[in-house]
Amino acid sequence: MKLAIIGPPQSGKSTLFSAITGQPPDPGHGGTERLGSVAVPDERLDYLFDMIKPKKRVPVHLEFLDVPGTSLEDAHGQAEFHKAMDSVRRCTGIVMVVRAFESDAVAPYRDRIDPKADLDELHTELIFADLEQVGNRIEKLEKSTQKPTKTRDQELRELDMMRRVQDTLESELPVAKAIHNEEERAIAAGFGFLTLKPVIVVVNVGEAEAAKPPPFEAEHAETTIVMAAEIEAEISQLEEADRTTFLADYGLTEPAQTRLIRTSYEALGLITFLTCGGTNEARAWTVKKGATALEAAGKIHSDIQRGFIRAETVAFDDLKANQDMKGAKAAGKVRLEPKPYIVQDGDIITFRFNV
Ligand SMILES: Nc1nc2c(ncn2[C@@H]2O[C@H](COP(=O)(O)OP(=O)(O)OP(=O)(O)O)[C@@H](O)[C@H]2O)c(=O)[nH]1
Ligand SMILES: [Mg+2]
Repeated sequence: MKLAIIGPPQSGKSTLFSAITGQPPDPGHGGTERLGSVAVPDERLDYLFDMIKPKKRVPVHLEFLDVPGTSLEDAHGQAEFHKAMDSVRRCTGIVMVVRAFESDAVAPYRDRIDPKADLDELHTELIFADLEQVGNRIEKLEKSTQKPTKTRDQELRELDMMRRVQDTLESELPVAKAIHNEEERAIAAGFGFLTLKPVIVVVNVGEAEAAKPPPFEAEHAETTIVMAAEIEAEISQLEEADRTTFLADYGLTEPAQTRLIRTSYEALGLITFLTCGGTNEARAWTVKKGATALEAAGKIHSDIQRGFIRAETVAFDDLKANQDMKGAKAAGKVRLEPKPYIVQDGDIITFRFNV
């Protein structure tokens, strides 16, 4: 799972990237993308690991892509932006970083510090990028549907949908508004439409605002959060034991990394389930909220899905309250769930299967 960090030039994207990945700021890196992987902190996984003492502890990893900003003031910058969107299309979600901090050392983009205006501009540009893509696709489909091929019916359906997508974008609305069902969602997702992706807005504020609520709720975003990227980046470089104290100085209880990961999970609609495969490993997995036990099994291995018998499931809190698996079983807290069972966040599952 990958999230792209985008925003106007000098809004603090790379600073935020440093804060969440712990990678030191790399001044030589200005104009190119940078990819960082973050292990998702999870106390439940820690507990399982301590309980079973397996060989390995395997957390979920989220990847963040730091995309350099381009000015959208002229056609050249816009073209650069569209080019940069190629890799953003392959990401699951978007983190938009906009500047709200005052600083004489950093020249403001477009001579203004106006995070809302920056977001509007970005949204409009994402719409243009999607329009370009849908336009190309429509052109292709209009040609190919002239010929009596086997796939013609399917292509005609897609053409119909793409025209609807185009109309929607032309009314400055995101692609999501044109999507009517799961089949269409899958087609659109395959094209990597930008305005179909969940968006998390990070308002990069000065340190005095670090713990304040967001100054506004962004339109066209799942969530808006506030972060003081610069101090967060500095704190991420400290010894772990010192971080809490420094965060508390700014009124914060959690580092940027934890907050952004949790927010991303919510925005992407994800939950975690855990497995402990004997003495081998304790491991965390993600599924979409609402996923069934059968779908969760498929995450691990297609064999487990194919040969699914039951999901032996215990809620994390029930496990903890009874110390260990033996205790949870004795207390009747371990359930044998069938295929359609809806997986809950923090479920610990042992799949019984037969192939
Ligand atoms: N005062 C202050 N300065 C910041 C903050 N965040 C970033 N900066 C400074 O702003 C400048 C730009 O930060 P970057 O993180 O490189 O911005 P960017 O969005 O990655 O910039 P581009 O990649 O060029 O688009 C740097 O000099 C940072 O030190 C902040 O929260 N407060
Ligand atoms: Mg940068």
